[in-house]
Amino acid sequence: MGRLGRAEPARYTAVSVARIGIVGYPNVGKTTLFNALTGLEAPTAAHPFSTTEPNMGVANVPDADLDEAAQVEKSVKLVHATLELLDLPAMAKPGHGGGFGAQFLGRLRDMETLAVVLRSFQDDSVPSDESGTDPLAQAQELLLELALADFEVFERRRDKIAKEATADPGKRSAAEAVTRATALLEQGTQLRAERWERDQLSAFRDLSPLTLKPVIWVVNVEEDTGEAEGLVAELEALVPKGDTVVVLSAKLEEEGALLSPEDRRELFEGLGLGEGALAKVVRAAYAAMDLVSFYTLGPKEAHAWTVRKGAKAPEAAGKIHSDLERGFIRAEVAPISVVIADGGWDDCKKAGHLRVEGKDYTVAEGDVIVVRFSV
Ligand SMILES: Nc1nc2c(ncn2[C@@H]2O[C@H](COP(=O)(O)OP(=O)(O)OP(=O)(O)O)[C@@H](O)[C@H]2O)c(=O)[nH]1
Ligand SMILES: [Mg+2]
Repeated sequence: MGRLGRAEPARYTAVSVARIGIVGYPNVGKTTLFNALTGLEAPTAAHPFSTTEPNMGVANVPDADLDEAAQVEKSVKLVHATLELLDLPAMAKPGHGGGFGAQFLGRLRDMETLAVVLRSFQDDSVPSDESGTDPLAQAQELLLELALADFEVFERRRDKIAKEATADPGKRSAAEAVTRATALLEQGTQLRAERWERDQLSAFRDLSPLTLKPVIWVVNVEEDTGEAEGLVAELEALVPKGDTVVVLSAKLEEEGALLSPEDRRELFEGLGLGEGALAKVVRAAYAAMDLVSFYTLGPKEAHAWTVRKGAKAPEAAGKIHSDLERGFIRAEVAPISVVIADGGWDDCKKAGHLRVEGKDYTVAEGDVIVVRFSV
């Protein structure tokens, strides 16, 4: 009991675990995408609703700078930043068993970002009755269903908070925000498509609205031949601004994930697909969640760490070890591109390219950091 009993303020370090939920209709390739991103081998099947319990895993954040810095430093160990992924059971289409169960919705609300898989591939051996193969139609239906799911909780809250606000003027602006949101949701509008003030957002917070979560739309094609470009434009016009659309073949990416990096590169470059599409998905998720990477480099280990944009140096230090946050004195900082160009940290230091930063320093994407501390 010891720790929790101490009179220390609760620290929500769990917030650093960014969770992406993979969702979509049955048989669209959700688990296949999950396998591709995690390198795991969760069972996939040609029948709908094959995933009944969520699969959990982590995706490495591809990072060419880190790879290069590790070479320059001759680091023995290389640790990429990771994102936590959840492959969720399929959503049922309206009229196909209908609506979302409470358990499914609860899981969805726990996610920070959604990766929605839309089926475009045609394959007679994989039935598509539960999804269709028109990504636009699926996106349209899903947008509506998500809005409806939010509408139901907002409507209940609206009635309650409206009553409370008549007695308590302090609740009036929250009541107005919830009322406006409810009306928008009723029309099928995604809440993230609107501008909200900070205090309005905090009036929504405990409702964990699904339509406020950033979405990455993944169009699963048989083979990415570039033909889907028109489709991407149409999808982008349909979904709220800020959502990302990525086209890929989950099956191909899944096969690629099982290969060595060299063989994978050969496979994708042979098909004109560059590095493959997974990096795009992960980067989009990173951007959607306002995450930045910073690094610690040395002969033992080259390590990428993740913090929220805006995090100060001591908070970043705390990711490495809580002692570094508690005893933080200052940080030596240089951009990883500079460290690489200088041929490593020591040479970067000799060249006078390090900066010394204090407690108020806001960590920038790509910072290499050495923390000076005393405990
Ligand atoms: N031809 C083809 N088949 C694919 C593709 N992506 C996935 N599949 C196949 O489609 C079937 C369903 O894939 P899953 O990844 O299990 O689909 P899911 O969305 O997780 O399905 P549920 O969990 O049942 O909802 C499997 O047999 C996959 O191998 C693709 O791009 N092309
Ligand atoms: Mg599945």
